[in-house]
Amino acid sequence: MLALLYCCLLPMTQGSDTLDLLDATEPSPDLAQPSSHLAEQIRDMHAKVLEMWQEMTRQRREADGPGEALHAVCRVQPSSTLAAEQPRVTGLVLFRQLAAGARLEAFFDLEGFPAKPNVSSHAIHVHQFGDLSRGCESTGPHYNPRAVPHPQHPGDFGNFAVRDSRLWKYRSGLAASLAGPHSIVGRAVVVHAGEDDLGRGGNQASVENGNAGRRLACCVVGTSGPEAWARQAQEHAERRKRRRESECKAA
Ligand SMILES: [Cu+2]
Ligand SMILES: [Zn+2]
Repeated sequence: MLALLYCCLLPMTQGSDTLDLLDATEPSPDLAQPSSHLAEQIRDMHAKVLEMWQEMTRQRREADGPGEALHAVCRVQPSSTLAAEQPRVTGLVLFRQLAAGARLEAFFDLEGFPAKPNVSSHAIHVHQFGDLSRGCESTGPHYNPRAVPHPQHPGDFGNFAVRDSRLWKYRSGLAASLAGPHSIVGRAVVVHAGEDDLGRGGNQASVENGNAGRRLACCVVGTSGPEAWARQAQEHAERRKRRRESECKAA
């Protein structure tokens, strides 16, 4: 790991909580000035540092052992109310919480998004009901046990970059929980056709649901053993290792 750090020039290793909450794949708006090559380099480096930090944090947690960890699985299926021409998104969302009060971690592994030349961005949220009787439409609004505006709901997972019709992401530091009175077990994860405006859309819907558009696919969160998480974690680590190796060779 150290060799990899040096290889990719990594001076920054502080503030893990903040780093955990950031998405390494999406550019920081304040660094995204066009025509600035330096800003682009900094942004790329920033993204690499964040990814590596997330990976190190995850490995450190795994080394601490399974303890009383809680796990859950959600098998994503296209909404049964979708029109035939809509994309059919399928896959898995896995959750782990190392203790009842700990922050949640999740793997998102989804495919079937529309093929686009550029990266697209899709919102994913936890909705109130685990009711799929009318597809994803019957899952209700965002799960909002504290009556706060969007995007402060516990299941506001934000936006996810989709490349080549696929989304594969590990996130940690999530506010949702698999235990206690505000558990998300039995509720729905919903994948949207559009991007979450994160409450900045200037209308009522923005502070309720982020104007994220059509509900493409969803699933109900159910408790599970640790096996699915362990498999996904191993696959994820191998994939990242391969990617880093190829980046370092190219540098
Ligand atoms: Cu939603
Ligand atoms: Zn929300």
